[in-house]
Amino acid sequence: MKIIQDITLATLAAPTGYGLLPDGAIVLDGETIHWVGPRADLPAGITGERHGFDGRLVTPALIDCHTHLVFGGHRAREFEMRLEGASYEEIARAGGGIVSTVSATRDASETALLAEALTRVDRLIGEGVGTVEIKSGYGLDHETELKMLRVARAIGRERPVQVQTSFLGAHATPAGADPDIYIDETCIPALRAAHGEGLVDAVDGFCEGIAFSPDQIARVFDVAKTLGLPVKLHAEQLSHLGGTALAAQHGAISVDHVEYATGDDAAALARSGTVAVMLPGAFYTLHETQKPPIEAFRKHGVPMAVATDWNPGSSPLGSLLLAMNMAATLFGMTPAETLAGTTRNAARALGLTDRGQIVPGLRADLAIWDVTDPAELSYRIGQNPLHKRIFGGAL
Ligand code: DI6
Ligand code: FE
Repeated sequence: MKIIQDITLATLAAPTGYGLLPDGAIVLDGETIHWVGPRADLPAGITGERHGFDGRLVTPALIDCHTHLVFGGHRAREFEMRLEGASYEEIARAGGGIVSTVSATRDASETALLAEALTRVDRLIGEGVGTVEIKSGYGLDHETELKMLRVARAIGRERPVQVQTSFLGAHATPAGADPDIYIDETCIPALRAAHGEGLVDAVDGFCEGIAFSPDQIARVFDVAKTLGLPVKLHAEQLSHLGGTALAAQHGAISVDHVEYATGDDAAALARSGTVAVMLPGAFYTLHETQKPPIEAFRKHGVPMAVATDWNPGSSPLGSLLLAMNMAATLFGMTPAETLAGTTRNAARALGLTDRGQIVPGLRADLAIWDVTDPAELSYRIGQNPLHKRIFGGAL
C-alpha cells in the first residue's frame, strides 16, 4: 500500500462541487484507490510507504474526452484564409478543411503519424491527463480509418495513458463522392472491419450541413448498436439539425459542441443520461458567437464535460487546462463545473465508470497540483501548475 498525505483533496465524489477535503489522505493498493478520508481518520491497520505533498491540491487525473489528435499536416493557411474573411464552411465547401487533412493523413506513414501524435499526447500527460479519447475521421477510406485507430491504440502502449478510441468515419464525405454511397459502401464496412480488429471503443459522427444528416448518422448508429458499441455525436455545432435529439434517442454517451442545442434538447439529454461536451477551443477558433445553453443544461441536470477537440482545423488547442479556462470565461461554466467536466463527467462521456473521482475502488489516476484552491486550475491562462501525475498507482 502507498499512503498519499499532507494534501488537500478535491475528490469530485459528490454530484456537484469539488468534494473538498482539507488535510486528507489517500491509500493506494496497486492500481486502485483503497481508502480516502481525513488524515486523522486513517485506519490504524494500514501500513505502507508514506508520501507527503506539503498541502498541495490532489484531483483525479484529468480526462480529455474529445480529441482528433492523430492527423497529418497542419492547416495554418486555412487559419490565414479565415482571418482574410473566408468562413469555415466556405473553406470546407471549396475542398479545404477536413478534406485537406484527409490527404495529409492518407499520405503519412503509421510511424510518422504515431511520432507526431505522441508529442501531442505528451503535452496532455504533462498537464495531468490520464485518459484521452482519440477519433479516426481523417481517413475516409477503409485503410486510413483503420491506420488512424491502430496509431491511437499504439499510443496507449507507448505511453502511460489510457486511450479510448472512437470511429468517426462519418466525419466528412471524400472529395467527389456521394454522401449516401460513402456511408453505406465505405463508412459502415470500415466500421465493421475496425470493430473486428478490436480497434473501436465507441462510434461518433458529425451531424451538420457540411457533413451528414440525422438520417445518414442514424444508419451508422444502427450498425453500432448491432455491434454493441456505444455512440456519441458532434451535433448542433454550426446550426440546429436535430442531431442532439437523434443522439438522445439512441442513448448516446455524449453529444459534443451543442452550441445550437435548445431547451427541449437539454430535456431530452437529461432523460437519456447523455453528457453534453463543451468544446470552447472550436468556438474560439471559429469566432463563433452562439454559446451552448449552459443554463438549460443546469436546469435539466444534464452532466457537462469539457474537452480540447484537439484537431488541425477548428481547434488546434493542445491544452485541457486552457479549455477549462475558456469554458469558464467564454461559456460561463463555474470552475467546479469545468473540473467536473474534465474528471467525473468526462469519464461518463466515455462510458467509463472506473475513474474520474477519488473514491475507493476506482483507478488510482491522480493529479497533484502546485495550487491549493481548485478554482486556480480554471483561473490561470496558459500556465501549467502540475506537480506530479499518478497513473494506475505509479508515482
Ligand atoms: N467538428 C470539429 O470541430 C472537428 N470535427 C468536427 O466534426 C473539426 C475537424 C477539422 O476541421 O479538421
Ligand atoms: Fe471534434
